[in-house]
Amino acid sequence: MAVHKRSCPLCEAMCGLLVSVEGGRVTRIRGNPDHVWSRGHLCPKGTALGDLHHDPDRVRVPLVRENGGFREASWSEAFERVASGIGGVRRRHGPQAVTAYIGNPTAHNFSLSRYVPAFIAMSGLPVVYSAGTVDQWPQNLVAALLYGGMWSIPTVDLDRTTYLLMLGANPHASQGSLLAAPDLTGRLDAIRRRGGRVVVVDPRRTGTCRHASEWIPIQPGTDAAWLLAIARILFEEDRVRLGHLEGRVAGLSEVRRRCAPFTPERVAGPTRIPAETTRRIARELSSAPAAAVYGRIGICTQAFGTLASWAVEVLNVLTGNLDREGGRMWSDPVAWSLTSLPDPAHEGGFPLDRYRSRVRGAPEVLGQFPASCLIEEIETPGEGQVRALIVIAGNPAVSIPGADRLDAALDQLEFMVSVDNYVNETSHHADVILPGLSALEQPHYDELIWSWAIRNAASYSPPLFDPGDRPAEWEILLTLAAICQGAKPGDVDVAALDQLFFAGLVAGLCQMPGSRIHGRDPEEIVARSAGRGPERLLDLAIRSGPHGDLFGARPDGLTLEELARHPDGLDFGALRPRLDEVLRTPSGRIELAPDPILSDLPRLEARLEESAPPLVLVSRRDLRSNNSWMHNVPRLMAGRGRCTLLLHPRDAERAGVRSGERVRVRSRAGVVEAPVEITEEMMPGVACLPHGWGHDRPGVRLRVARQHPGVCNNVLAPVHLVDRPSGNAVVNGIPIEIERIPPS
Ligand SMILES: Nc1nc2c(c(=O)[nH]1)N[C@H]1C(S)=C(S)[C@@H](COP(=O)(O)OP(=O)(O)OC[C@H]3O[C@@H](n4cnc5c(=O)[nH]c(N)nc54)[C@H](O)[C@@H]3O)O[C@H]1N2
Ligand SMILES: Nc1nc2c(c(=O)[nH]1)N[C@H]1C(S)=C(S)[C@@H](COP(=O)(O)OP(=O)(O)OC[C@H]3O[C@@H](n4cnc5c(=O)[nH]c(N)nc54)[C@H](O)[C@@H]3O)O[C@H]1N2
Ligand code: SF4
Ligand SMILES: [Mo]
Repeated sequence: MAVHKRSCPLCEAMCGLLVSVEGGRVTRIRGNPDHVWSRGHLCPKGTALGDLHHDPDRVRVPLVRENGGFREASWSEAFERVASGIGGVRRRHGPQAVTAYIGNPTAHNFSLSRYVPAFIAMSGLPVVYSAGTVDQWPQNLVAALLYGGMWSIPTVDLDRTTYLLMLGANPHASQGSLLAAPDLTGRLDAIRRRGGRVVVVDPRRTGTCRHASEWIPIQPGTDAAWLLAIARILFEEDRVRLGHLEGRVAGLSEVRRRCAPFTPERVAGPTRIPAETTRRIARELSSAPAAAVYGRIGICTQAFGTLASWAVEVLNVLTGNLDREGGRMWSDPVAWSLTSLPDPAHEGGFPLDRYRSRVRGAPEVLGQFPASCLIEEIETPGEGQVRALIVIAGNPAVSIPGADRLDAALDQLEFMVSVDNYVNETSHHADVILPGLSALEQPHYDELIWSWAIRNAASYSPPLFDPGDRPAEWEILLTLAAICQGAKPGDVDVAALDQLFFAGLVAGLCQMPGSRIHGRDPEEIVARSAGRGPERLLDLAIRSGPHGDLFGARPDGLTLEELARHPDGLDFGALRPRLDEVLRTPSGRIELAPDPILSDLPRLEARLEESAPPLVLVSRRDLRSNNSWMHNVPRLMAGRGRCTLLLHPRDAERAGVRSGERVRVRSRAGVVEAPVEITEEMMPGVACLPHGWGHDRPGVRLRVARQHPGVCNNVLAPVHLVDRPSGNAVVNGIPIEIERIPPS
């Protein structure tokens, strides 16, 4: 038996694992107690990496559509099919008839995180859609406008804070998001043990609340109003202390003026948070030695996602807690991420609404339309109609609003290809499925996630199983990019394209003021770089990073080769202030009051005058799921069904329904049926369904998941409902009605 050390790629906790292998099979997975970053932490998903690798339903060879089903094909045949499919659509309808949807595993996969950007740049596709607009787009927009970088989202200095105000996040299940920290709930306990406080604001008393000092229930979609009331109190009670940010913030008086209408008394009704609680939290927050306000998906995927995300940053600035120990800080990754490179196109800021979507007229935001636009762009005839779709590691037929409509629309496409490891709700519509490698067949180093790590550390994992001659996903993507440009698959020279991408990046870095290899000879850097693909990029990012060897200029500095000699990882210490390095706004100051955000305030004020619907729906995650795609692992599916509608006893009584009975859940977008679980963990007037379910559609080849199909909550999310400034989907706070289904 051999025990391999590697990092888990499944979530932001990036746990170090001990993987036992016997006779080519994974027999056991434990946390690695010696790992410098995670110290033995792991969750049930991490123990399932072997099950994913050995899953008989996992696709290992390309599949091509034939007679309504799939048959296995060689890679060259599969790429030929893609070339004739995409080429045909381009010839018949023009380049704008081809588009792509990029899914969440892109952020976690060794190849994809580095080569999806290359694919987008090299394919020449005019528009791509992504899971980003069903997720964190408001935070991208806020970071772009306030700090000058769409990925310059600060993390939480969790181990040194004394006060954490957390909204719309449930790390008990998610293990942290845009906040990378192993054993996050243990770290919340530690805050309380050191005499600090953790306050959770959520319509549901989640598992995280067991690790908090206090739970404050809030009416979904009203966080922005509540946070602005806190800001107002800070101004009114003379509690604004910019501290070290003094002189670096623009727009302060504008913020003061614009939060004036949000008195704690006025927001008390809509938020359902008493004014005295709001006042107390404002005072606690401003008097804590080091505090952090942090919000995640619950404040993004809601009607006021941008305003709420903005108000979070406003409070961190007003209390002087941005870029300060124990507050919100920017990590300084050992290997920088492609997303952190300054984009010369944005030196003058981020212009918005540069073009609009064809059917809905949705403005682009940071280069994207709302993911749900894809549905109508496929459905609606006319010049520019989408006829070919490339899906990369995404399952939009489950994960975007109007999932059922997309499910139907995908059949209208003339051609579709999925880069995916499963025949699932989305990929079963494809003409060709190109499978990636399993997590254990490829190296791993998180490209993006270290940007939100609570310490500056690093951990590299070599591949554990040999993939044989199957291509890695970066090779698949470069081939697809060339095919999109009209290349014949047989003529595609992946190594040459990779060289082009790499050399271009190196040349850019050598010219970029602020880069650690600024002024160096690009040819020398390329010549000194070994390997290819994502490893070579990783080596470049490490060597030109804060601890790197700078290609000889700092001889005892770090390289990938050196990092690989430390299978328990390397730790470079706690976070340090970085505002000067990160801030890239044209004014050189934190732009606290950008127009595109403030112009949405009248809509929020109007919301204060509306009464809440009797019952609204929110989403949830649970520890043993990973969005839509880990329900095929038997060990994660044991126990009772998890796709239930959580209801407060009062709402259950009103509907005349008992626990375990089934209800019809209806919104203006659609209807689903689900069993009810009655629980006081919901606040009255709010119901909750998990996201990522609904595996019983015809064509889905997930034997285990099909036995526990659940229902897709995005059938209930109205397609056109978006947060206005960012275009992000609204999947929380949806008005619903429920009706008991009599047992038959
Ligand atoms: N109602 C509601 N909707 C939501 C959310 C919610 O909370 N509520 N959450 C939103 C959020 S935060 C997100 S991120 C999105 C997710 O939306 P998506 O990214 O569209 O969906 P996933 O379920 O993450 O699908 C991942 C797909 O990638 C495949 N896959 C897994 N690993 C790999 C790999 O290594 N390589 C390749 N090529 N494929 C792989 C899986 O088989 C699956 O098909 O959903 C969003 N939708
Ligand atoms: N086990 C597991 N881990 C995951 C995932 C998974 O599917 N399973 N998905 C990963 C992904 S892609 C992401 S983006 C992250 C997300 O990570 P988190 O943001 O921590 O996600 P959730 O666990 O969905 O927690 C969101 C919380 O928001 C609350 N909420 C809903 N509406 C509102 C509102 O209007 N206001 C407030 N204040 N709260 C509201 C919900 O009740 C819920 O408790 O998790 C990642 N980690
Ligand atoms: S917490 Fe995240 S990184 Fe750690 S084992 Fe679980 S899924 Fe993997
Ligand atoms: Mo996400």
